[in-house]
Amino acid sequence: MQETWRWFGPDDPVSLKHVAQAGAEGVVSSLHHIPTGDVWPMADILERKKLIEDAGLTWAVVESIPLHNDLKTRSGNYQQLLQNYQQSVRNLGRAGVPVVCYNFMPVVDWTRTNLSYTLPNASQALRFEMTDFAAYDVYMLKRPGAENDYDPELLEHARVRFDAMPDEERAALEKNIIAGLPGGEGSYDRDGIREAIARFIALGTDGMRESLLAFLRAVVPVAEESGVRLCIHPDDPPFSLFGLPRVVSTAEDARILLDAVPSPSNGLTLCAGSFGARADNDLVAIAREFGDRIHFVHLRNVKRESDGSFYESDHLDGDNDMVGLISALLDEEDRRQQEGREDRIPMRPDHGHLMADEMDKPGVNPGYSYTGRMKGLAELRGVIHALTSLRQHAGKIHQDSAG
Ligand code: DNO
Repeated sequence: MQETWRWFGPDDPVSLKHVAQAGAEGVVSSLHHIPTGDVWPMADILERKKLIEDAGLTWAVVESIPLHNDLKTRSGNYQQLLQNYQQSVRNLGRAGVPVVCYNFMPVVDWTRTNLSYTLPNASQALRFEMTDFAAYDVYMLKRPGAENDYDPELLEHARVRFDAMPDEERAALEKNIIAGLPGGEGSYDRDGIREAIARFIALGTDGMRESLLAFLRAVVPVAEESGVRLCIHPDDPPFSLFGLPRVVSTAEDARILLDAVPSPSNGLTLCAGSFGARADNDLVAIAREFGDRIHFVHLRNVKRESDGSFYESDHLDGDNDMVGLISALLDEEDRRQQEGREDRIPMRPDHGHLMADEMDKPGVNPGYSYTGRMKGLAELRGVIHALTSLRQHAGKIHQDSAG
């Protein structure tokens, strides 16, 4: 696998020099300064590429070109937004950036309720807690009809929790949920989010899926011509929030969108932590079924609770079979090699705990600490090396006994 690292650009507190020191070869980056919906100009793309290459690294993946809400709802300036997206993809292809990740989550991108959940070893993890989310939705946002989306027991817990919550905690909860996390698309105030939610609820699941397929039918052919592989990121978390339709949460969702436009340029980002936050998503099976359409992998693990809550555990210590997943991805790489392909699957250590001296540093992006991600990368690299060497060994024994 190709080891990559997410870099938020020149303002990222983690420098490209540090990325190289962590041992990654590829960089995952986006032009966050371009307003959502605008064309990514060639000059800006080339400037970013040069910065990365001057550090001895390669720009392996764009994460992400965000989609404007009007593209997801097929409203407003939809046609122009579609043309702009196509042009950005063309420009990236011309610049030789091969993979583009994006998502189709309605209103909010990745969502957590707690960005500093203290673990037994005193480092901090990201957490999604259903009770807190419901407390915000029902008692603070006061979304019409929200109480019908939670079971009565959870609702009662949420009410008790909310009543006891100090004002600063309420404000932090609101900020975490609606102001947008690093790299995530969508930042709202309370009225703005209510309005956006109403728009997407009106679209419904079928309308949302139809919008996604319309987007793919228009953009995948352009990506194919441009030598770019698109790969959709799953919903994080992989279930409805605010009663909104979500259409990239399960293997069945992935099957529908991949089958609808059967092109290598219509692919998947296998985000282990996002799919893996649902017990009915089997990551190894997903990797095996969609292997040839997986263009990018986020490796991270979660510990789940029965009500949908989870926290981000150590990379090898969660409810998902990380070793089995890596093994399935290595099988896919072997298969590609037999087809004569030389590219490896880009993977990045996704998120990491806040630990060591970064705990006292201001400005560390939640989930994107240097030390925590480096620990994750080192653990994952160990698994990749061990499995690769076992496979080579097994192959050799096989050859020896055959010969
Ligand atoms: C969070 C990320 C997401 C992801 C987008 C992809 O850490 O995985 O923000 O980049 O959803 O479009």
